Order: sequence, then structure tokens, then C-alpha cells
Amino acid sequence: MNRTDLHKIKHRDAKTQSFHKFSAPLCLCVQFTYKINTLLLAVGLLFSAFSCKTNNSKQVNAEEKIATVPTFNPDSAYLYIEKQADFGPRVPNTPEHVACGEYLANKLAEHGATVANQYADLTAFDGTVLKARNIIGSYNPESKKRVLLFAHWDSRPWADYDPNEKNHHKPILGVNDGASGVGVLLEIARHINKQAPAVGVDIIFFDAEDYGAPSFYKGVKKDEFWCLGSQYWAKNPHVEGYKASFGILLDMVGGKGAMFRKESVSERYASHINQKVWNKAKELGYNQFFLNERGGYVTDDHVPVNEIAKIPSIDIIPCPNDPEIRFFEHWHTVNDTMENIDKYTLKAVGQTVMEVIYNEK
Ligand code: AHN
Ligand code: ZN
Repeated sequence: MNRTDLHKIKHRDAKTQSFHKFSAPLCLCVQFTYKINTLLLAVGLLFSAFSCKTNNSKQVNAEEKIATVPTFNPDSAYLYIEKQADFGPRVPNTPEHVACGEYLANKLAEHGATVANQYADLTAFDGTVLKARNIIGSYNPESKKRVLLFAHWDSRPWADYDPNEKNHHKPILGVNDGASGVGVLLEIARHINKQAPAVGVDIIFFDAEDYGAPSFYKGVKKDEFWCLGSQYWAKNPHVEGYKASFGILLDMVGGKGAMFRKESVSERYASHINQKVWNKAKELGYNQFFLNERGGYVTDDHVPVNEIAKIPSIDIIPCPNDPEIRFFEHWHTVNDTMENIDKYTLKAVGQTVMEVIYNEK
């Protein structure tokens, strides 16, 4: 609840009390004057005072329940996305990647998180050794009950789905594919710092998610080539025996008109979390983004988190139900840029995730 909300509630209470104060003199007034219009006026006022009081207490109760969830600011999330994009492509083993990693770790610290960095040399499908960095921000580290929120922060070295073949060897800017999830989580971190939820929260920015073999690679393509940072973390968690009640991955959560379906790996391991999130979205009126439909299986960072770390986790991703359809129009093209980010999608996802974590006990 922010200051303005608090102010509103106090103001209402004050109003209710002032109606009480005036109701007693009005009763006396009725006893000594016999003018029917005065009587009617008094009864009317008393009635409105009474009904106003009941309404107010209902409103205050309702507000107390929902107003404890802060208001996600999509403009703020947008700026965090833009800031990442301004570094240029965040491809592992480049100076832009190093600089953005510094920025993200500093931002989490600025937002009051305890930051842990995992540096690892991870071998890609073609033998390239990637200087990878997983960035972990923890809130309320003593709490046993924890929720894990995650996104990948690297960007893909190849625009291998670009309609222009000349671009296939160029890196993508990875604005929706990468930066959007991180931007939404930084905005959530900003709120957690101002008003702590009841549970502990860990935010992980995974590296080297998007280094999977490109379409032009001649060798065998394997699922294990993707999600290198999250595979590493799942085998080597930042805290020994790390556990969380559940996890939520945000991937490509900024596209205009995005449609999130219940992704199938998430359904297999954490259908109750999908249900929890989709119910919240519906309650908030975001059901045009969160479709009550099943999506396909996606190889993403939630796979190692489910299968190796054994934390039931879902992927919020614009997941089609037809394997021929891409996640979004500009996926793995040079056009995954700021123009294609829509603040309303950021709001729908950010507010929904915040409602879920602030309602956890
Ligand atoms: C595959 O297409 C194999 N995985 C999708 C996960 C992904 C790629 N997320 C972002 N880029
Ligand atoms: Zn990608």
C-alpha cells in the first residue's frame, strides 16, 4: 500500500466518524421541532450516514485485502528494458555483456537485494567457452518460505530467423527476448525493497540461455545447448540445498497483444502454479493476455529448475499451440527492438506476478 492509498483510507475513516458526531444532535433536533420536512431531512441524513458507514467499512476491508499489493509501474519497467537495450546485444564474451551484467547486479543491490554472482565457464555446442554470469538477488534470506522469480539476461548471437538471410549471423538486440523479463523483475525488485511481501523472494537473471545451435548449424541440435546458465545453477545452487515453494520464469513478456498459454512443461511439473497465476490474471481483468488454453512444450530455463533443482516452476511465455508458429513476430530477428514493446503487456504480467507473491503467506 502506498502513501496515497493510506491517505485515502484515513480520510474515509475520518468522514465516517464525522457522520457519527452529527447524528446525535440531529436526533435531539427531531424531538423538539415538529416540522415534517426537518424530520424527513434528519431521517434521510441518518439513513445516508448509516449506509455510508456500512459501505465505507466494506470498502476499507476490501481495500485492505488488495491494497497491500503495490502498483506495478510499466513506465519504470520500460526504462529498465531500454537501459539494457542501450548496451547493445548482450552476447556472452563481449564487452557489452560484461557492462550490462554490472548494471544488473548494481540495480538489484540498489533495490536492497543481497546479491550473489555465479561466474562460470560454460561450454557451448560448438566448443566456445562462455564467460557466464548468473546474477542472484535475494530478499529476506532468512525466510524458509521462498518464491523464485527468473528471466534470462543474455541475448542471442544470431538472428537466425530473420527474413533476410544476410542478418542470420548478426546478433539480436533481444529486447523482448531477454530484456523484457529482466525489466519486469527489476520493477518488482524496486517494490519489494519498499514494501516486503510475507515470503522471501529470490530473483535470478540467468546467463547463456540463448546460445542454442542456430538453424544454419550443420551438426545435431540438442535441447541441452540452450539454458546453459540455468543448468549450471540447478546443479550448483547459490545456497546449498536451496529450496523455493515455486518458481516463475518470465520470457518475452513485452510484446504487443501477447497471448500466454499454459506451457506444457509447466503444466507437467507445476499445474497448480499455472492455475494460481492464471486465476489472478483473470481476477485482475488480464484474461485477454492469459488465455485459458494449453500451449506446447518449450525448452527454457524452467526445465532445469524443475528437473534438476526440483522446484515446481512455470514459464510465462507467449507460447503458441502450433509448432509452426513463432513466439512473436520478431523472434530471433534483428527487429526484436524497443518499438515492439508494449507497456500494457508489461503491466499485465508485472501486476499479476506481484499479486501472486504478495498474497503468499
Ligand atoms: C527454443 O526455441 C529451443 N527455446 C525457446 C526458449 C527461448 C529462446 N527463449 C528465448 N529464446
Ligand atoms: Zn531467444
